[in-house]
Amino acid sequence: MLFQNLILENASETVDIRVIDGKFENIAPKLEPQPSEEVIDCGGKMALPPFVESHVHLDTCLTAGRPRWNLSGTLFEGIQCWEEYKPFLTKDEVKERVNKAIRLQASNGIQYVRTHVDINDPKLTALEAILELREEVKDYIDIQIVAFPQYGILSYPKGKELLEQALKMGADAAGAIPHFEFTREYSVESLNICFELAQKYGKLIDIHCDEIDDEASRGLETVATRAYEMQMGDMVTASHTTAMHSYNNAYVIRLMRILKMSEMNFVANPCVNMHLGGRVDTYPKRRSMTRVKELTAEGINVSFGSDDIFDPWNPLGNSNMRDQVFMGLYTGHMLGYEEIINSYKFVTTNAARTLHLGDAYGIKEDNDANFIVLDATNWYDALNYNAPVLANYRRGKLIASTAPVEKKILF
Ligand code: 17E
Ligand code: FE2
Repeated sequence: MLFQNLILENASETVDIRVIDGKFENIAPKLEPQPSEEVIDCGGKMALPPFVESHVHLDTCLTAGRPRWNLSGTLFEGIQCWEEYKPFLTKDEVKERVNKAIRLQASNGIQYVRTHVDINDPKLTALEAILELREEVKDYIDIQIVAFPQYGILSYPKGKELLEQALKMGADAAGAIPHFEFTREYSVESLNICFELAQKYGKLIDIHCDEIDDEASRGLETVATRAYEMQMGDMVTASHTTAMHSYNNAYVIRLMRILKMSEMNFVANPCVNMHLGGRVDTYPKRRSMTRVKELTAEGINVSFGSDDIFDPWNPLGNSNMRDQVFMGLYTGHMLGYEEIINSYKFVTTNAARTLHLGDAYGIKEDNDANFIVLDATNWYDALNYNAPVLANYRRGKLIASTAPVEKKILF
């Protein structure tokens, strides 16, 4: 099968892509179609490796307003709403919602997802459902599961046992929530447990870290130090780190050194961080996004995730990664030309690095032929005009498509 006339990422010339047996066989300008080969002319549109959703909570997706809406817009009321939804969880109910969300993601060009799943549930219902689903949908989407203790490892009954059980059941990564533990001591100890268990079971780590506008919330320094000392480096991710927005600069300069040494990853969730953050401020109201510009300038890997798809923490989440890039660039003061044209990396290559996808990710020969085609000729326009993902190919097979939008202007 031959795909003609594609612009790869920021390239200035088009290439053709030959796919054989679901793999990229050949990528070069002007490939000659072979007898009886199927040919698709992509019309000079832009191709990217599929979007990577590096931080979302699929277990809570599509529950906004049930049983009630989060009216304060705080993280804490969101957690309370979710608590009130939990009695309604069944395996089938979770699967039905997550199946819908996954299809929404595919329609938006996503093929790799890291989902957090709340394991502060003695029955682990959502985890069981999503573990099954991970298998059922693997031909269409890769799902990575983080065992996420919403109430904490030490501040929830049998939190440590539930985390260990979740890892044994097949979760890919261990989570923690240091800013939500009852005490600073629990916070540090919960991180020690998270790292110990991850190492014991050979898992990745992704921590909800300092998701609070409290400049004294300093889980991050412990995470980075453990990542460094235990040589887990890029297996470790700190998500949210919104308190970093409120840290004083003198502290950040000291902190940055160990962040760099650790080689860990960061995930910001621009829309949700903006929505949930600054809620205790009158005026001025803080933007609660971590220091993406400064981390990036230090060569530290940062990706953007959506966190939520229409749930108690985001009533407008729709799984479109473009929204995250858009909000992230505005919030982070990153609308320089180079910053804009390269910003797809926050939801492609950088996010793939966070997920530890390695060389298997990307449009290159011998890789699985996974790619998307956008209705634009470059990322600048794709971002600016909110270009739809025209086609989402998985191992060379079309798994989702959107027709181009045709606008009529009558003057
Ligand atoms: N739980 C949490 O602690 N933080 C979040 N951003 C979400 C759930 C979505
Ligand atoms: Fe989250």
